[in-house]
Amino acid sequence: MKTRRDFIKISTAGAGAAALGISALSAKGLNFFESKTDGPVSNEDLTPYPTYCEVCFWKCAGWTYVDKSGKIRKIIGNDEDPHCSGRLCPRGTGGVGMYNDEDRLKTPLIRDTKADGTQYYREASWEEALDLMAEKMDILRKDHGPECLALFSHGSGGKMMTDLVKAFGTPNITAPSFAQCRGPREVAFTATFGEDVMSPERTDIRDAKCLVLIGSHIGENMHNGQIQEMSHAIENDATIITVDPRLSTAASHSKYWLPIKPATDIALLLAWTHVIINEELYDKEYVKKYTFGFEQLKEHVKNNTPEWAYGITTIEPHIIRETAREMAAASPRTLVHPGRHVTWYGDDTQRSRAIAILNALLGSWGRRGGFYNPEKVSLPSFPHPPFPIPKRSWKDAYPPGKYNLVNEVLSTGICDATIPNPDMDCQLRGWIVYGTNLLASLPDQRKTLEAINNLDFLVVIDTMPMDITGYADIVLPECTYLERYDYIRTSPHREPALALRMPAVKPKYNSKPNWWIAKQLANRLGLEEYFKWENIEEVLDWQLKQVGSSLEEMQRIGVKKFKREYEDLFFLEGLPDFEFNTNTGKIELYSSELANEGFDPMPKYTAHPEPPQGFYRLNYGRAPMHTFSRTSNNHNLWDLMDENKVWINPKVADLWEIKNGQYIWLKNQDGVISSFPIKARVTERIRWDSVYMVHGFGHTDKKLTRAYGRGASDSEMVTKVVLDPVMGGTGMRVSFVTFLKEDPARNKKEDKA
Ligand SMILES: Nc1nc2c(c(=O)[nH]1)N[C@H]1C(S)=C(S)[C@@H](COP(=O)(O)OP(=O)(O)OC[C@H]3O[C@@H](n4cnc5c(=O)[nH]c(N)nc54)[C@H](O)[C@@H]3O)O[C@H]1N2
Ligand SMILES: Nc1nc2c(c(=O)[nH]1)N[C@H]1C(S)=C(S)[C@@H](COP(=O)(O)OP(=O)(O)OC[C@H]3O[C@@H](n4cnc5c(=O)[nH]c(N)nc54)[C@H](O)[C@@H]3O)O[C@H]1N2
Ligand code: SF4
Ligand SMILES: [Mo]
Repeated sequence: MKTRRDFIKISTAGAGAAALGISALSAKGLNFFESKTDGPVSNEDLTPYPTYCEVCFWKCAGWTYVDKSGKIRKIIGNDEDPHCSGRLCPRGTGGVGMYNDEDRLKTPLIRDTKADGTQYYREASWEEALDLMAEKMDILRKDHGPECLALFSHGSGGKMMTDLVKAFGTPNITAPSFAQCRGPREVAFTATFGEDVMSPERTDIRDAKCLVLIGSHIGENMHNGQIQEMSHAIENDATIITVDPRLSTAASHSKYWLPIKPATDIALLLAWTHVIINEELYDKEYVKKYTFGFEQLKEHVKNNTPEWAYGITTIEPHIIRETAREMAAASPRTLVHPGRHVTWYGDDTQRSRAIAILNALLGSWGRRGGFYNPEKVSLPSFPHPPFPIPKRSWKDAYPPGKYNLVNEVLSTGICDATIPNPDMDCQLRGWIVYGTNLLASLPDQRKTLEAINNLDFLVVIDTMPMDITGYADIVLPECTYLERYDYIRTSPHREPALALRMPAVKPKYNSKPNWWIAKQLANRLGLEEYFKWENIEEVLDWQLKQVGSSLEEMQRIGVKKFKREYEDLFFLEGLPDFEFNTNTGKIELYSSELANEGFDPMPKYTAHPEPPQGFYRLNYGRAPMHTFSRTSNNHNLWDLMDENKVWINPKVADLWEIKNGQYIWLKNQDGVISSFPIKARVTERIRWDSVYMVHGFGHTDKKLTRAYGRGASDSEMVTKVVLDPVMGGTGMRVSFVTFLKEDPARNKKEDKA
């Protein structure tokens, strides 16, 4: 697409060297990230530096070992860490590939135009790039108000940028991890239990006797602690029930695999609810004491029999009954997992509500083997003046009252508030994008690009020349997590713990850490009083001293555990009196809050459109060795998996005469053709009505010397979304694809001839 902001392919040298570099590494075996040429080295010759991983959002704490020459030799887990119990996943171990990547952004870049009109990036000093960025922010503040700035931020480093833009005066701070990920779940669980699920999830998987996974593909979804706990549960003979149209890794370890017809889960959940109520399998005392709306729910599901659900889900009635009884037999140690990436079909808050309700009937919230009550260490912020109170926000782009139940900012809402609209009070005009590759993570790329083209400026802070970087006016190269301090990790868990990330090595090239960037900008914008410290060590040390630790101690131990303040890990064990943070003070089976907002107070099943003839529903998910689009160029992980494949059922493959391993192109319902071909994986492990691919491949920037053109991008194919009316999440499993066996580019040329 031709846009006002032409996509600029960031030029680089050294591609040949990159190719050689890969072959020097062994992909397999224990030390797969270590250079063979360096030879083995004993721990005595290495210095460990504490860190927490940034390859995904589980943030496992570990140690980076550096040899005497200053080379990183390995990264291992910290035994004290509740997130990882001493073991990192392959991605975390291979995280050093982010540091070593020769394709990294190396110096600030500024968009410029040549005499012939072509746009290009010129290398700039930090001084010049930051002056220009501050100047643009200042003009925006004076001409339109600070609220016209938005920050997209994902990952731990974004917190410093968050401080900066809050001091600047904007509330528009967002990440794709809400409206494209866990948002519906948080809204649904809050409506039901008065509290959300959080990250890491408060799920007591390790003690569960029955674990129900609804599309949660733990094992491919590699969130470390969950996998370890699931293995523990399996060793203890827990019953695993997996509902997935695909035989996922989790499904292959399950007693029951329910290969559900995609988009019909609510029908299954209602039928389970029906069986559990009608056969009186629910936890009667718990339900009586804690819940509100049981009689309404009973009436609501009275016709949702397994026979009714069979016609919708294709799951046989006796299997529905049997699995419901398994769940009840293990109750309250039955965990119906709430999932994480739950923005599927647009009725996701209601599906998550149905999951929450089932957990409530089984009495698992607040009980061992269900959901625990997490605690975190509250680390005070370094003293600063109060942030200004913004006068406007992204919500002004919508009619009053819309998305009342949402307490985070919608990333797609920021796009809506950036595209001019006559009724809107606050049009956003400047974006700072920190650590999120919006072209890969937001659906409907056309809309994202339309928003970008209405901006006065776009600044991208990244470590790599990713798809979003090419649209920036200013590109700021951040150093990787192995080269910097960040704020202390304080995430909640069974036991509260703190984890430190400190640099193991100096920043490569001309890259800088986020805290330095934020402070430099604050100085230029007259916001110095919010950053009244010399360096981040001072901030961390001050914060740690408030809770009886210090930077020096954390540098030695990396992770510090604290005693829980309250002995209430399982707070409903023994059925004590308890008031929930809902309108009724009860667990709301009937949601008064949803009813007040005009939504269905109890979930209903509605049918979703089916793929047209010759098209298949596009499903996507994770691979154990990659994280989204961020790792596909990491040479350690690329060695393990260098492209994605499209899973196709053999019946469909036969029909199309597609062979296993054959490269094909995908074309979606809107005529969008994948930029690159993708290999077919013909397998019985997927239903005939859908296809599946791993997210994060098919990069279009040649600068990514390994990832460019490898596999296809699901993001490119997701041009259609169904918005969740409750919370604005983008249902992204509503696109359909068909297959092209010939190179479409060649076809186009032939058409022209
Ligand atoms: N089509 C499709 N869309 C999806 C998903 C999907 O499966 N399919 N998944 C959804 C989900 S669940 C989520 S949570 C989101 C994730 O969305 P994102 O967080 O946007 O995920 P990534 O694509 O990994 O983009 C991360 C970006 O951060 C950069 N980065 C990595 N480390 C650092 C660092 O230390 N500093 C800085 N400044 N930058 C860094 C990477 O180079 C990359 O550009 O995407 C959502 N969108
Ligand atoms: N290795 C690795 N692990 C990760 C990540 C990563 O990038 N890499 N990202 C992390 C993040 S932020 C998130 S949010 C999670 C996401 O991981 P999860 O929350 O576990 O999964 P989803 O992406 O929602 O779901 C993928 C599964 O849903 C199935 N599915 C598709 N349609 C349907 C349907 O209609 N019904 C049912 N029941 N199932 C369906 C697919 O076949 C697939 O197995 O993973 C996390 N873990
Ligand atoms: S699960 Fe793996 S990638 Fe994610 S933080 Fe832990 S070690 Fe890193
Ligand atoms: Mo996510």
